[in-house]
Amino acid sequence: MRAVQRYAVIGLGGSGLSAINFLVEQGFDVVVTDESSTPNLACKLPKGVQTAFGGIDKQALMSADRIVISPGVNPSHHAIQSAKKAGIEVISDVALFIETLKQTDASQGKHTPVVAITGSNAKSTVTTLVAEMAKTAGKVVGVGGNIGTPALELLKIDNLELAVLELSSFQLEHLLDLGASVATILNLSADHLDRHGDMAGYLAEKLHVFEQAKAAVICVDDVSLAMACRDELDKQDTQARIITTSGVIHDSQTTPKTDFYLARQQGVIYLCHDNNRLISADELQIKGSHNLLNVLSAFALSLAVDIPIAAMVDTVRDFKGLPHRCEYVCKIGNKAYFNDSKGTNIGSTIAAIIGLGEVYGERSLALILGGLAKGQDFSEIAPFVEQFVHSVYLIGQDAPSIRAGLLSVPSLQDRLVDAKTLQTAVQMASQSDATAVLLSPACASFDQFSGYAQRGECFVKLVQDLSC
Ligand code: UMA
Ligand code: ADP
Repeated sequence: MRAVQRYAVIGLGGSGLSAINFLVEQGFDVVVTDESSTPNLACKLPKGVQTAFGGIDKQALMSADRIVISPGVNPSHHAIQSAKKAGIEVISDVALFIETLKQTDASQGKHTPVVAITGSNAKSTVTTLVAEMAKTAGKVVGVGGNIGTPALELLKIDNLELAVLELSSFQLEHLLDLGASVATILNLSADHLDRHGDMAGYLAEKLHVFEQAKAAVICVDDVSLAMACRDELDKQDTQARIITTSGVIHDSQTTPKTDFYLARQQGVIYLCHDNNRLISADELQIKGSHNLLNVLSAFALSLAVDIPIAAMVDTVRDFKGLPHRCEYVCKIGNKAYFNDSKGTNIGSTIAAIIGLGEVYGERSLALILGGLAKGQDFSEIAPFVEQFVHSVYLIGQDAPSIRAGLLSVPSLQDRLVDAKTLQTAVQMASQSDATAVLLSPACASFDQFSGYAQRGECFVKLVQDLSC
């Protein structure tokens, strides 16, 4: 096999630029190609990089020994398929990071543990929690991947002692043996089906997280996901240590069967490990049953990389949650407002509806829903809407298909309002009889916003303007 001298990078976003900077520093020839004819980051390219913009350029790909593909780029593109057929290896920036980390570790006679976290929801929350726990324990931690900082940036951290990676299905699609110290698929619900075709295709990409893993955290509550994880680990034949979690609350009559679990004693819910109560749910600042499971997941992952239990517990006691995730905004009149703009798929929005529905009661919520639906089937959300939602305000491009999905429960007809824009939705929801207004769109935002953060900020501003 000839030595790699020339790389092609597809996509000049954050991860593409980070890969290019890394490769140029290593002395490789680099060409970058992008569908946009004017990628925003073109002005940041280092000297000497060739460009082919305005389409994914087949010639640029064919001229390379190896290709780094950005996560947002769909590999079914004909030019990428041709390059693959010609035997040119296509990898993600995360694969390049792992490969380099292993090489550096080998040359320095050390081992830097990697925590690899994927799932349809809760990735950023759990990734942040694990990283904070490690920091509390005094470790030098790097946090990267889908959470925002491209993985290769972690190589710049001096004396890195732990890498915590949030990995999307897109990033897992082009990995080389990951070999994580501990890996997990936190949960699985429909997302990115427009890219992966169906749930089987989506799960197949997620399962790559277990490649050569030394340990795995498995939540037993979703039986079919847990089984798929175990089957994949069996296939890997790495004798990975398995740590189990469950978000089911046990009372004195039932015996927990998982390593980490929830137990109710004298009316108080405790987060437990083996036979020890670690902390009560009341002491946590993040609320909702989904967040209790998130904390258990973070405990289990941290245990696998030897973070002391005391550091874990101190961290979760202080953790206030991340912005745009079921974040309380304010109360105006009798109505509370919540920004869950990061609720970008059905699974996360169901968690938000149940979480707030349990607090505010049946038919209590004004729900703002819509944007780009990514091929999801909205009939799945309809029973939860029927139980907890007073009125739904539909916004964005895919409002018609979302309406059609919700009408699998015909009685919802009278509760659906076509608001079209976020501004109209907030205005109308503020005048409704609901007790809480929840922006949890279950959709991507790119039809009307630059991303979930801008959508959430816009919501907060519109809500604040209501009180003026
Ligand atoms: N581009 C093409 N063709 C395409 C798609 C994109 O040429 O088909 C070009 C665009 O013109 C643009 C560049 O590629 O110039 C953008 O690349 P990108 O979409 O891969 O985005 P990055 O800026 O590199 O950000 C990526 C992740 N984006 C996606 O997966 C879509 C970021 O996750 C991640 O934080 C970042 O790498 C650092 O690792 C964001 C995301 O939306 C948050 N993730 C999805 C999610 O969470 O649901 C998976
Ligand atoms: P991700 O990085 O996977 O998108 P986040 O932590 O950013 O995950 O949360 C995304 C959305 O999922 C938010 O709306 C949040 O309230 C919701 N969420 C958090 N934990 C869970 C969970 N365990 N199950 C379902 N939804 C969740």
